[in-house]
Amino acid sequence: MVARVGRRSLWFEHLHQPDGWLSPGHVSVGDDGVVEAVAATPPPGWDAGGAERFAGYALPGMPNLHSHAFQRAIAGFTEARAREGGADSFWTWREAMYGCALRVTPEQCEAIAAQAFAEMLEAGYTAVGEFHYLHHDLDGRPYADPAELSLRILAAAAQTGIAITHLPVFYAHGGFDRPPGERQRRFVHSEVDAFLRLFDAVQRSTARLRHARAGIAPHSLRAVAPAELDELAAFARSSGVPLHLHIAEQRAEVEECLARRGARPLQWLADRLELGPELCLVHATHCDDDERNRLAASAAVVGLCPTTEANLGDGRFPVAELVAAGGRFGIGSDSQVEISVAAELRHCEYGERVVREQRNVLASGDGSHTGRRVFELALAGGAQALAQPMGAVSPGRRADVVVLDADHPRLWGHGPDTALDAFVFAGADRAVRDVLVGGRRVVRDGRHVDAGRIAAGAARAVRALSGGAS
Ligand code: NGQ
Ligand code: ZN
Repeated sequence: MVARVGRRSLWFEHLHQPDGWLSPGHVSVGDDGVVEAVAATPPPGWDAGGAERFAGYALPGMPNLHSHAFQRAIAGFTEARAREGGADSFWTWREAMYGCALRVTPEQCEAIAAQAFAEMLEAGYTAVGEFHYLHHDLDGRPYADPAELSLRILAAAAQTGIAITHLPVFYAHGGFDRPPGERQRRFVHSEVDAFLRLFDAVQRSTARLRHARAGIAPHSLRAVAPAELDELAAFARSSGVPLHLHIAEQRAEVEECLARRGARPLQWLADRLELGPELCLVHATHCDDDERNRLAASAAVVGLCPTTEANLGDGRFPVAELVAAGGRFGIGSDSQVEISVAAELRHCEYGERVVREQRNVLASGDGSHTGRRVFELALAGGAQALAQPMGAVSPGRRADVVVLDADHPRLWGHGPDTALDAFVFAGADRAVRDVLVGGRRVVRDGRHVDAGRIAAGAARAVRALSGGAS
C-alpha cells in the first residue's frame, strides 16, 4: 500500500504502552508528528516497505518540566566552599549563578541552551519547560526587541528539535515586599502589563514553531506580590496556558512567608488560588502534612528536581506520601548540574530508601516494578505540566520515542518487564540509541544528529563564562 504524503510508518521491536508492552508495535505518524495509529499488526495505510525499524525497547519521551538552560554553563563550578567563610548554601550558590546570569550574551545564551537541549534529548527528554527569567541587556535595560532572549531560547530549541513549553518569568521584587537588587536587574519587570506584552510576543513566536507552546511563570512568592500573582494566575487560566512557579524550596522562604504573609508558602497559595491542573509547583520541598495533603488532593503537578535539590541543599520532598495520596509529580533538570532522566527518577526513590531503610517504596504494590512506576508517574505529570501532547506513544499524542539498545551491556539478560528498572537504577540510560520527536530522529547512536556543530558554539560560550562565576 502507498503511504499518504507525509505519513510515516515506524516499527518497534518492543513498544511501551500505558497497559503493557507491544512486541512488536506498528505506529503510523501524520505529517504533524502526531501518532495516528498503534497496532500489533500493520494498521491501514501502513507503508510496509518504507517503515523505519527500531530494534530494542521503545519508551515514550520524558518531559523535562523545569529548566534554566543557561545554568548549564556553571555545572561543576560551584562545588568549592566560598572564600568568605561561613557555611555554603543555596544563597551562596545563587550569588555564583547570578555571576553567570549577569554576563551571558544573547549569542552565548542560544549556544548554551542548544547544548543543554541536545544533552536533554540524548538523555531521553523530548520536551523542555524553559523557566526563563533572563530578559534584559547586561545593564538591565530591555533589548531593542524585548523578547530577544526568549527568541534565542526558541531558536535553540528549533536547532535541536526538542519540543518546548517556553515559560517567560515575571520577576518584580528582591524578596517579600523588598525592591529588586542590582544583581537582579536583567530579570525585572516593574509592571505586569510590560510582562504581558513580552508574553504576547513569545506566544506569537511559539505559534509559528513546531512543537512549541508558551506558559506563564511568576518566579516565586518572593519575587511576585500577591496582587501580581492574582493577575497572572487569572490571565493564565483565561488563556488556557500553564502556570509555573517556584515555591518553598528553602526554609528561609517559609520563615519569611510566615512573617510577611501570616502563612506558610503552600498554605498561603492553596488558600489564595485554586490548585488546578494548569499549575506546576516547582520544588514544594518544605511542605507540612496538611500542605502535602492539599497538593495530593489537587490536580496540580509538583515539579521535582531531585538532583538540583540535593546539590543545592534544599531538602527532601515527601514524594511517597504524595503519590500514595493520589498526587501528581514530574521531573526537571533545573540547574543542569546533571542532565539525566534516570538520575532524577532514581533520586525520587533513593530519598525514600535512605530515610525509611526500605526498598521499592514507590512501587504500587506487590510485584510492581519501581523503575516502571516512577517513569510512568513522571511521564503523566510532566506532560500535564507542559501542556504537551506526550506521555505515551498513543493515537493523538506526538510520536516522541526513546529507543534503548537491548544489546547494551547494562541490558544483558533483561526483557520488557525489567528494562525500565535497569534504565532508572542500573545504568541502562547509557543504552539510549535513538530519539524521535514527532516521529523525526534527533538522536542517532546515542548522539544528537547535530552534536558536533552545537558543541563547537557552546564550548566557546561555556569557556568564556565559566572563568568568573562570582
Ligand atoms: C532560579 N533556581 O531562578 O534559577 C532559582 C534560583 C531563586 C532554583 N530555585 C533563584 N533552583 O530561587 O531566587
Ligand atoms: Zn528553577
